[in-house]
Amino acid sequence: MTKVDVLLGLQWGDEGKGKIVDVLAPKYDVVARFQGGPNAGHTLEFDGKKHVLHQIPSGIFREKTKNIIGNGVVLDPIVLKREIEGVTAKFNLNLKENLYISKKAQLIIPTHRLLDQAYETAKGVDKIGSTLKGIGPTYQDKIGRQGLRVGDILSDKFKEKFKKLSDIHFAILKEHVIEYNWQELEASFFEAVEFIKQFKLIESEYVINNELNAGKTILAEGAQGSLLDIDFGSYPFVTSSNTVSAGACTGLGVAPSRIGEVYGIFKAYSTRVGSGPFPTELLDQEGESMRKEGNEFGSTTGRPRRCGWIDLPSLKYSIMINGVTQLLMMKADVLSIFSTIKICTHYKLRDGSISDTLPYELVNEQITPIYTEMKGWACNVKGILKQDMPKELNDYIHFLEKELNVPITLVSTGPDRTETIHR
Ligand code: 2SA
Ligand code: MG
Repeated sequence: MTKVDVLLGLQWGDEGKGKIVDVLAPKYDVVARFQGGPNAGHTLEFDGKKHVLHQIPSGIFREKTKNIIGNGVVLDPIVLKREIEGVTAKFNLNLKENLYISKKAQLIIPTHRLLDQAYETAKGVDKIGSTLKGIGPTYQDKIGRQGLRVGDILSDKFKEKFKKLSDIHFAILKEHVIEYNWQELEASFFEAVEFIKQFKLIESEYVINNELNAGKTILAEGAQGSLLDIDFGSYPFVTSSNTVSAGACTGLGVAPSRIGEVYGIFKAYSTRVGSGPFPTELLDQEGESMRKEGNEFGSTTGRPRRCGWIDLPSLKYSIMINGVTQLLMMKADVLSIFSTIKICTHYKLRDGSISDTLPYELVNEQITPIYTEMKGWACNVKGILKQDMPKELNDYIHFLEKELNVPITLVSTGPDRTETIHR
């Protein structure tokens, strides 16, 4: 019996999931997204070309792979249309063949984006740092049992349903000052809705389970990161979905017993975009150098990402919640600029106690990271072969494996598909 392997980020997103799904995709018959939406930015690089995907699963560039947008996703038709047109033109692909969309995925309508903006503005200094793609308000409507789903676009009552929901949103928006041109927004929404009707709108839970029963292999592609999970992340500075492995069950309709490998991706250091606690954040020149060397800017919004050293207490937490079976370490090449590398192994809390677990009050607790230092490899490792890995890089990997108690089976040394070491 085949299983669904899950691949997810263990930090605050941007670990390099896009690259790895693309590398692993040839092993899989199906790649499926199970949560999040156009807030994601998954970057892939091959043949000298770079491409950022937001809603389309990262298996799309592998000819034989079926790509499914699962029921747990919130889908913006306008963004999807733009994305499909972009990919089709640039790579000469026919997505009508291998892109499938769950009828149960929730629709992001234009007022969701306006509400996102209104709520963030109202929060002032306490804002979440949302990507403003309408993610939070759409999940709110899903849980509030008034959302619209992809399957609804096939109903002749869709316009009516759309009006009913947008009227609810307008009543809330009246309290806020934001400018928009409704006629334009509405027109581009319905144009996009017509466009996506050409694709395969499916009961994805049946398709996925039938594929499994037929012995096909499936990779569930996570978005954002475990520390942004709605339940286990640094609440309230989180996204609105379950980014952890359990989310693949509810977001695709697969039973927990059918989950196989859980690949946990992490960067050799840490980054975070948006507000919220970040214990190892570097606010000095070192952080600045990491951002520059790692090109750490949001791939959806272009915002500079906050940078810092690797944080083992939070990685241990993510590994525990997700049941990670294999670790994949990304961006080892970026740390080449440092002669000394720091690893946060414990936190010192406000009351002086030392711990390697995450405190409940992550937001208000003044955490002082306790670091171990290691000698850096301080040489160019971009695209190197396994046998050429410098001793210091191997020492770093062995140290992490010992602390985290999970094998690191892959090390990425550059953004290209080929810059990957399988251990
Ligand atoms: P949202 O948009 O309401 O889900 O934002 C809530 C928080 O989740 C964070 N978040 C992200 N963090 C990292 N990467 C994300 N994707 C893009 C990327 C982000 C970008 O790949 O670079 O381009 O800025 C992502 N999406 C959501 C967000 O920053 C909030 O802290
Ligand atoms: Mg990203």
